[in-house]
Amino acid sequence: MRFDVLTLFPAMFSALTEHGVSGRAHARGLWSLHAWNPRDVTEDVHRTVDDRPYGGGPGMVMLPDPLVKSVAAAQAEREAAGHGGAPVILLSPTGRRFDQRVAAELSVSAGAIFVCGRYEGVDQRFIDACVTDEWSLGDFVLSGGEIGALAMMDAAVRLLPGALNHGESARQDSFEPSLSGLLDCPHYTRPEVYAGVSVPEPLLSGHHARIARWRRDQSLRLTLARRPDLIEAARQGGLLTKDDERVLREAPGLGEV
Ligand code: 9WO
Repeated sequence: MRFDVLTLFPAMFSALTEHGVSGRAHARGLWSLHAWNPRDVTEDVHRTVDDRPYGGGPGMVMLPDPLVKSVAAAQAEREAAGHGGAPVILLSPTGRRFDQRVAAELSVSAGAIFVCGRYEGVDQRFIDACVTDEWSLGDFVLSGGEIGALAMMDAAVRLLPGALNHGESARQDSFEPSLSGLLDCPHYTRPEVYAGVSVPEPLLSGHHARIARWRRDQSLRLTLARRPDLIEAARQGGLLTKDDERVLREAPGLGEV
């Protein structure tokens, strides 16, 4: 898998290539990252990548031409490397909401070209001409698209075959929200009593069925309290058993765990 990123701050991407699960997968050759700095394709003495907005107002807007040229360069290199036809993704609060389903689809693709805007935004003519998909992490504003691109790539890369070690991949099934449809249960490790608080008894019982039931109950109660929309979706998707429904009926009210 190959990712190309248009960014004024290429150093930010070492967060992914040099650390943790994504760093190890990168070292194993499971994915690669190629950064393109729009400043590098400018030809004026100031290497200008932004200008004042037509119509007035605060801040600056990214010029279309350095972005168009950078996308073209990335696409040409991808074609030559056999990774052509990738989507050109803009990270923006106006995009569709990114989720685990999109991450899973991205992880089985050849990759993507991410466009990371800065300043007040990007000239709309670049978006209309080059961008194929717009994704948002949520309803908030960042100072640039880089952290959004990092989040999307991290979510996809950890799903690549061979990215997780055996102990870690077991966890994937229970965590993957698109599979279970529920929030994760609480976790405990040593010591058995910490600050006077004991690990819940079922986890110490050694009975696999009891442990699984306790974890399922915790997930159901937490999901009902924090994300009742996910409970309704799981119900509609036929993912809840009679036992699950009983736990939900006996659970504390909305907002409580
Ligand atoms: C910012 C913005 C604010 C309100 C409505 C629409 C908007 N679009 C953008 C935008 O595209 N901004 C560019 C990228 C340039 C400024 C920094 N950018 C950005 C991306 N800020 N916040 C995001 C972002 C990305 C993904 N998920 C949440 C926010």
